[in-house]
Amino acid sequence: MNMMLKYQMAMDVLCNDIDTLIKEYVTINNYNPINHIEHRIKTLKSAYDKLERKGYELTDENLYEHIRDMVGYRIVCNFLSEVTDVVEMIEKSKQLRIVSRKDYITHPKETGYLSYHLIVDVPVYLSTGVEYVKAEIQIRTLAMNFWAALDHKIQYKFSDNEIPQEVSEELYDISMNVRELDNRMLHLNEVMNKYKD
Ligand code: 0O2
Repeated sequence: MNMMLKYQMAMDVLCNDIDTLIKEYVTINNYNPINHIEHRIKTLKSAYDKLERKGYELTDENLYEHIRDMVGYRIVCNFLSEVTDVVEMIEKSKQLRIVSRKDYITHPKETGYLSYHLIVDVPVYLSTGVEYVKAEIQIRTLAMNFWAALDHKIQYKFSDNEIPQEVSEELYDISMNVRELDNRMLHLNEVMNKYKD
């Protein structure tokens, strides 16, 4: 079967499953932990560029094996505590199998990148049986998303050239401000909740 079609089917299953999990969460907790959701299927060009960067031969097998974010799903929360809530929500899914996780919030990348990543196996139901397709779920706060979007733009601007040190140092420094901002917002939210109670 056409590979891109399979990724699209996996995306449909993922969107549906997460939508159901959110509805259930909101019903039980009377509160929505999500600001917004973004998703995309990586283009073949971008996937082959990544394979090349990783030093693999450009084959469909390597793409299937080594590019785990063809199906990319991003959940953006308001507060830091909600990132944990959303991870726990996904862990409860009966459909998605968590394959691995990376906590770039506790351990930021050397660039300053902050986010929580889950790689999941998504079941795709075909007439020949069930096939599992890998997807990457990124969970982060609005502030982390703001940083990552601008960082992405800057990386794109420099494309093949290395980012100048003063730019990368400033980006790292700003990301530490993002951490502080998230902690202050979280604290403020806790204070607000106290007043509500
Ligand atoms: P795009 O354009 O978003 O698709 P792995 O095989 O898991 O070791 P991988 O896939 O590079 O290697 O894993 P990693 O480092 O967890 O990064 C996966 C994705 O996280 C990236 O996908 C980005 O979306 C995001 N990301 C990671 N580091 C950074 C960073 O420093 N800045 C920004 N803005 N985003 C980052 P792609 O395919 O690289 O990019």
